[in-house]
Order: sequence, then C-alpha cells, then structure tokens
Amino acid sequence: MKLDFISIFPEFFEPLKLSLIGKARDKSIIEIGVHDLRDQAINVHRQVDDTPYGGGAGMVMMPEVWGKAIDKVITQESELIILTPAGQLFNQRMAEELSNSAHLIFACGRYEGIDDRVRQYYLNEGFKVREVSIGDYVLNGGEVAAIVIAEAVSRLIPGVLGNPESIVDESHSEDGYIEYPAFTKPAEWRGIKVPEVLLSGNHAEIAKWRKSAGESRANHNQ
Ligand code: JEE
Repeated sequence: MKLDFISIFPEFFEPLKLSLIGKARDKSIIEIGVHDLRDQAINVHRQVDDTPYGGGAGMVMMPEVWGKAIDKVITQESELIILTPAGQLFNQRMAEELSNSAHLIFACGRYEGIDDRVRQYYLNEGFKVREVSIGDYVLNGGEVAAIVIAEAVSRLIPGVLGNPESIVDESHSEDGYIEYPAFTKPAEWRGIKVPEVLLSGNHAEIAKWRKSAGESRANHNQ
C-alpha cells in the first residue's frame, strides 16, 4: 500500500518513521510519500491561501495549488481523502475499507480548508474521493487526523503488526472490537490483586470472564 500526504507542514509526518509503521516501511510493506504543498505554489510569494468568496473570517486554500499537488501523485487506483471537520466520521469499519485500497492520498488542509472545487473536480473525473473527519471536535488542520487514519489503516495490512492474532481478536465482536482489561506481573500491586481466574490456566473460564468484563467496561465507559 502507498500512502501520500500533502500538507504545508511536511514535518508533521516524521512520526511515521517510528515503531510499526517505520518497520513496515523498511520492509516495503507500505510506502509513504510526504509532499510540501508550497512546492506547487503558482506565484512568487509561494501563496497557498486566499480570502473567501462571500466574505467571512479566515482564508481558504487555493484550488490551483492543490490541483497541481494532487495531479503529481494520483492514479486510477488512488483514493483521495480530504480531511475536514464536517466529513464522514472515521471508524474501524472505514479503516477496514481503506486497508483494501492500493493507494491513499491524504489532502491535509489548514486555515478554513480547501476550495470545494478540488473535491468536485476529482469526483467529476471519476476518482474515489471522500471527505473524512476523525471526530466531533475542531482541529487546526488535517495533518493529525491523517496520521490517526494512517495508523489505524496500516495496522490492518498483513505483516505490519507483529502478532496477527491481536487483529483476529478485534474482529470477533459486534461493534468491531472487544475490550477487556489487561494485567501483567506482579499478581498483586499496591494491594490490588489480578483476578484469580486469569492465573488459573483455565482458558474456557478466562474467555468467559473476558467477555463479561469487556461488556461491563463498554457500558461504564458510555
Ligand atoms: C482539516 C483546516 C481547520 C477549522 C470552520 C466552521 C468548522 C477548518 N475531526 C476534525 N476536526 N477538525 C478537522 C480538520 C480541521 C481542519 C482541516 C480537518 C483543514 N482545518 C478548520 C475550522 C473550520 N469551522 C464551523 O464548523 C466547524 C474549518 C478534523 C478532521 N479530519
């Protein structure tokens, strides 16, 4: 899988050199391209934003600059993901869909976002285009959201995660995942004991306990 990130802040994507994603890149399981939007600016001021038609506060990112940047990386197998506060909410199901794609392009805007004709143009040209949000809160730009999506998607790619069993476990439950509390040594810490059943070696009883503990945790976190 290829992941391309377009942004005026390419340094935001340095963390993708670390940990499991970094190792997956070394193994060529995933390929990552980071592109400075400003390299595609069309005037001597290297301008990427302009005042909004219709007035109002803030600036809007210029379509010509985005068009040049996207044209450089897009192919017929690409999915263009435009991060925006009002996009479709990202969840585990979307992560699974996106993990089947060969090429994701993340358009990471700033200011008040990207001129909407960029979305319209690539949609009209027959490309897969999605506007995506990672949650109901307002960020300053799309970069952090793109990293969140890239991490959730890339761990579903075979070979990225060390232990594939941890993914199998996640797909067992109704709403995408089960979440039971985890414990390690020591068996007692600051007066709190690990549940006895987990020390028993009885795998059927352990599975039963984890299911019920996971459900009660899902409830008290609502
Ligand atoms: C991309 C620019 C900042 C702030 C206007 C009008 C919006 C844009 N879950 C998520 N939250 N925020 C983003 C996100 C934010 C972005 C960009 C993604 C590009 N910004 C920005 C304010 C506004 N506001 C009133 O309603 C709220 C527009 C995001 C994701 N993914």
